[in-house]
Amino acid sequence: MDTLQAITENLKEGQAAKVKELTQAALDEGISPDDVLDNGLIAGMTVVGKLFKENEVFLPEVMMSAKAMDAGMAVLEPLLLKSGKHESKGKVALGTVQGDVHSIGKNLVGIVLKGAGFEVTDLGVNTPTQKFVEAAQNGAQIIGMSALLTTTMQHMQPVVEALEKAGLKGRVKTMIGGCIVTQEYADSIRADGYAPDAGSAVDKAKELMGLA
Ligand code: B1M
Repeated sequence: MDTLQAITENLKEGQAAKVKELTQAALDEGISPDDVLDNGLIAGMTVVGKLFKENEVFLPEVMMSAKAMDAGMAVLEPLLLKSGKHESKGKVALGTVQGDVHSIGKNLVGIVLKGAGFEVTDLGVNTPTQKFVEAAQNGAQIIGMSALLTTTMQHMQPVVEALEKAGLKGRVKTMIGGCIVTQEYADSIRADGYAPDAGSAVDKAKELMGLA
């Protein structure tokens, strides 16, 4: 088994210390941080998601895997941030919407945006509409919303509407993402942008700032 496969396997097993150690080992072998992220950590979490859906694993195991993912991400984060330029490309406030506690994807998007030179404010998880609006009033140029549940994606539209009501739409752009969200959904709620993954989120944020 190679190191990336070992990361996937240990993430599946929720072995945080081992995932951390193997993430460092993969980097020491010369594997790029992007490769470790995509083909080690995210690959592992994708398997966990599939097993969870099929009732092969349950919430406690998924939580252990999420902790293991965080342990690996902590090793990768400084390297993913390194490519960031000093001049700010724009201010982004990112949060997981109300009722939703999934943080991993949002955190990853935040790391990669920072790495690309954006100033990122993390609004956390279970973020009420008003908190997004306050972030926009306090200078955020992009409001980023993440949702992973079909029951919580409905909290994105009230944010778009509250920004419109506060006269901020136009100056402030909205970007949405999460595994259940689509471009069609973004269009239907008048969000300015949608990104399917963290890399595309950077391209979309640049486009929204008029930099692409
Ligand atoms: Co949850 N969960 N979960 N879970 N969980 C999913 C999302 C699910 C698809 C699993 C499944 O059934 N296959 C399912 C949702 C089904 C649906 O609604 N259609 C589900 C469910 C049902 C639930 C609970 C309701 C389970 C229960 O209690 N019975 C519960 C809800 C809790 C709540 O939020 N109120 C729950 C709880 C949890 C844990 C707490 C155990 C844990 C989260 C821990 C944490 O985040 N700290 C968890 C996890 C880990 C998952 C899975 C397995 C993995 C999610 C993840 O981190 N993926 C997930 C299954 C899956 O996704 N395959 C599942 C890795 C991450 C890198 O990807 O988050 O998609 P992702 O982010 C990507 C893109 O989506 C995108 O970029 C990211 C990086 O590439 N992206 C953006 C995300 N946000 C973006 C924002 C952007 C742009 C791009 O712009 C702003």
